Amino acid sequence: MKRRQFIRFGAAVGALSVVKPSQATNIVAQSYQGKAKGPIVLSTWNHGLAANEGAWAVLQKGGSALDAVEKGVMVTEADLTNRSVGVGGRPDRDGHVTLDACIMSGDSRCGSVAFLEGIAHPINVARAVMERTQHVMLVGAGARKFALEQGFATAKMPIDEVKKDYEKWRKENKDLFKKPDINHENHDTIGMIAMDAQGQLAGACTTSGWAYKMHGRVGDSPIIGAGLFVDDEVGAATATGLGEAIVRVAGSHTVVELMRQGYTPFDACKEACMRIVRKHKDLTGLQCGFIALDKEGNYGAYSIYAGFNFALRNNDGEALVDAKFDRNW
Ligand code: SD4
Repeated sequence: MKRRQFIRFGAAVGALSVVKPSQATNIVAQSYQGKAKGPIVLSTWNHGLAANEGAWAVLQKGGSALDAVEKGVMVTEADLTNRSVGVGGRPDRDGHVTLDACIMSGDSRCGSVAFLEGIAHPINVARAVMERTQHVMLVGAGARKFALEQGFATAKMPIDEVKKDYEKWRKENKDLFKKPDINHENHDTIGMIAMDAQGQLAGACTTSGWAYKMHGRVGDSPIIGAGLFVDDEVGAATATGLGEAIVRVAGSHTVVELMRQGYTPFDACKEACMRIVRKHKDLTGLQCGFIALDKEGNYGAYSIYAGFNFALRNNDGEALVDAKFDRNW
């Protein structure tokens, strides 16, 4: 990792202390919520640091939150070492890498693609659905046809290394109706939310989804209101984790609506997690996490289990922050 200055974002603005990258993952206390001035971008997991850099290049020049989140998550989509986003993603049970992505701006414009194969940057296609069609969501072969017509680049997936892993998995998992193994390690979708210098909000979410899922499965990430929701009147939220559980509670919309009712971003993320906990009898492997940002620049995050973190970038610097959680693995 490059030498960077990591700033500790405390609950109190002004109480910032610099920590070294090696210490960054130890930032727990108080940092899961706070307030940051000016343009700000938050994204899920530690790959969010690189993605935030991509977004920040847009925001610091006065660019829009919408351009920033698109550019930001493209960094992760292009990262061949990432096994659950974009070109390096793992396939479904039948060996197909199927991609889900959505984008939303605070004025309620949104676009989404799901079950999309062989396109390098699904987030670009989602934005094109938003801006160049009358629709919100395209899926499967139709989404691919649209992407090709619009001139978006193709990519071969799965990449060789991922294919090898898949073939091994197939040998060891003859029963294809077996519930795929799920844990916090095979989940690391990127969800990103940002506010630009003009105070406008936007978000993007992109994933190859649950590794070795059933062919045709779509998770929360491309579903507006589940994996992502943004409203300039209130704030923005995005989700990561077991998509089925997030969809059941319309997770990101729930977080935003809770903030509309006066919850802080942290409390809203926590309540959405608790709602998932209350609705599920079996919590085995049921990791879900949310990050949220309100229109004043307050942010927060929460996850059901330990292990979730998010990356934060604003004019004061960048940080990788451990989310607060309800239970240990
Ligand atoms: C899904 N929510 O497809 C995505 C996966 C994920 O961290 O978030 N991984 O269910």
